[in-house]
Amino acid sequence: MSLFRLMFLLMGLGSALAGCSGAPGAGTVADRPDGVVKAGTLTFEVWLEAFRAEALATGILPYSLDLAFADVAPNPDVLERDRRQPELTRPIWSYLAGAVDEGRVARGRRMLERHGAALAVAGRGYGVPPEIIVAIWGMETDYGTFFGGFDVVEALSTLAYDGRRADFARSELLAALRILQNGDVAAGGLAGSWAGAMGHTQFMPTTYLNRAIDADGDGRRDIWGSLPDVFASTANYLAEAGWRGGEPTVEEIALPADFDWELAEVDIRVPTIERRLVEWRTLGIRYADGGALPATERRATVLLPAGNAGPAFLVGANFRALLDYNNATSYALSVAHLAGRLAGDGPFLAAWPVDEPSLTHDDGIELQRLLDELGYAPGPIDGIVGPMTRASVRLFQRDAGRPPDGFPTVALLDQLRRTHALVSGQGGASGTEPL
Ligand SMILES: [Ca+2]
Repeated sequence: MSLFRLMFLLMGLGSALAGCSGAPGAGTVADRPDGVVKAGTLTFEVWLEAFRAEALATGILPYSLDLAFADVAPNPDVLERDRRQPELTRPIWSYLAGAVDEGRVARGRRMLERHGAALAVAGRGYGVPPEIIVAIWGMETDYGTFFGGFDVVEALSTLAYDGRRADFARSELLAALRILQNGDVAAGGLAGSWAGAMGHTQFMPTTYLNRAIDADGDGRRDIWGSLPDVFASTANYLAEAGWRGGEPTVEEIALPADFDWELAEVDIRVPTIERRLVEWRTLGIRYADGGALPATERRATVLLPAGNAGPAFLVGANFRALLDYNNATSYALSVAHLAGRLAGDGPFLAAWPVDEPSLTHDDGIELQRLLDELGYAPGPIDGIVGPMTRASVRLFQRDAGRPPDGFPTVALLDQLRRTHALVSGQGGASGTEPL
């Protein structure tokens, strides 16, 4: 334990300060992709020559390369999007409200009616409900209305030449060339996003090669033009990602007053606390509508996406399969919620802490710096609130007499500032030497 942390405890500042802060709540600083901007010493033409040689060595034919790169040049719009860094991460309730609005729910219900037979056929073999397939379709391209506006060969060439994750883009570009060479789609037909995600449900090229399905039997895996192929490919993706037929995706729960916040998680993208439903039931958790949890062996995690002041959910294997599709809690929760709405569920019952301001990237850096100087070991000071920072926040919350949910808020940052000022003023120590 650090000197500062010990002083903090001895001074009893935690209980004194806990009462004078605002309500705890939301505001995450989301993970940002790492990457180095390429120095740009090569021209695109020189880069393309080297890339062609690499592609030829993997079995792509010269003819395919000529066709694929006939009209390709770096696209500045792709680079601009690749380098854009949001200063303020959108709170999860704002993301959810935008993702699952009444219009998208209504359009999704029409899609369920119109394509019910194909959806049922597609989902049956994989145990994936039609509502989940339609929800992913709605989230990814608003039911096929917008694939992203880019040619994927051009977008990935740009990113492989000068993007922040050039190696990733290069392997995806090789996969895109393989798709063209296989004849699944004509050159120029790889319509997708600036990042290379393709078709109705936005498969990356490597994902396409591994998981796309020809469900209508025409010999081509067509995720741009064949809805049976789109639905089966999406269901197959989830099945490969561990989907369990018959299990719920997200269940809203009510926590007992004496709930141990250390058993809940803000983010389950890393290995996390899982218990059997029978254990959660014994701890006093019920469904949000008051119903009892079943006393089963199914395993689930208590997820608090906005900390202890927001709704609580039980999530398990199927939520993880959605995270595999797109690794953001806000995305997985939106898909699950949209699917629930399509199946006739209402909105979530608990309120989100909508008045809680979001932490900025700079706030995240200050949070980590203060935690570090107080001896709470938050990991690298990079503004990214990951698992180490959250564990550090929990430690501080525990010492400070706040619910230790690991969810940093502006109120928590204020308390850290006051604590740091008080401890610095009284102690005069300048380091975090262990005792
Ligand atoms: Ca087909």
